[in-house]
Amino acid sequence: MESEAFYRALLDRLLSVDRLLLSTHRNPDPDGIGAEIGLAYLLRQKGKDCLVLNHDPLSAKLRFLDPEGTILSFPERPPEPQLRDRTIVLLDNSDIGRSGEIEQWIAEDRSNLIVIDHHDGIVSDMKTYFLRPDIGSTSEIIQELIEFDGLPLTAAVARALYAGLVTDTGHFRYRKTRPESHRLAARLLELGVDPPAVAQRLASGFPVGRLLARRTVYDTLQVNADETMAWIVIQRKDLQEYNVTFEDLDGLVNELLEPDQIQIAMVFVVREAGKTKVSLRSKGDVNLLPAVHAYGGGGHKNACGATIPLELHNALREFLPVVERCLP
Ligand SMILES: [Mn+2]
Repeated sequence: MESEAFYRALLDRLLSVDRLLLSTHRNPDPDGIGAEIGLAYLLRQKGKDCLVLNHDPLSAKLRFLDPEGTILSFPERPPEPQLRDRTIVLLDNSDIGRSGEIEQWIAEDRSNLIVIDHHDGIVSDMKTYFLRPDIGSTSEIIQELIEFDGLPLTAAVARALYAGLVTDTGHFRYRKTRPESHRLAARLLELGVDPPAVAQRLASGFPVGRLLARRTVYDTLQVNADETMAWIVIQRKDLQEYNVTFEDLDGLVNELLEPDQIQIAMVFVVREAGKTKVSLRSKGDVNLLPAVHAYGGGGHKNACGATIPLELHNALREFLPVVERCLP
């Protein structure tokens, strides 16, 4: 797909309406937040009536990305008449079910919906779905859109876009890191973004309980006999004890892949009795999709998940051999 045609079509579609509501997925992450702040800036500069409303509030540690309070959460929403008859723009989220309460304003036929996303596995129709699975973050899509338009960025918008870019590219380590990712970041630095300051904010601000919960969770670490697979278990009671959320422990799964010989990492999450959620990561050519498809799960070959309809002990006994078959 030609980038120019993509951005022309996306900009035309966005500018064809006057009232918009931008949103992302539940528990907004830096990429969703960066994309929201960037796109709200562009649309407001174009004179559009543009609200940004998420189901969940920004976590305390990410509030620095929105110093002007652009992003509202559902409890802070304006009165109903101000919310009706808007085009809903979902950013960094192709799954309406993950938009929380925002879903109520999306028309059944999706005629008032625009999705802008970079996740794999959905087909772009350039009418409702503006998808760039070749790009590492939605924030990069929005920065490219703003640059396509020619609008100059501000320092605050640049910082939010930068946080989204570095988070979703794993600070330029993940597969979708492009030469252009670095060029986009370079232009944000020229606008005054301070990389160590942003990295420090993104890596700090966690509650002490998170450290204590990690200790409990790491106590569950298991490695298979030939040290190619590692897994841990997170149970609700471990989190409640330390007053942390499941989201506070996001990213733990990636740590398990740090040793060279570990090819597959898994986190088993027990949120409710009789169901065990598993989130998986793999390296290189190790394709995990056959394992999660057997349980109705999805994602992409190196990062995916599923829900196993069994309590933990049986889920482990049944699922681990299934995953092991993904190894070459
Ligand atoms: Mn993203």
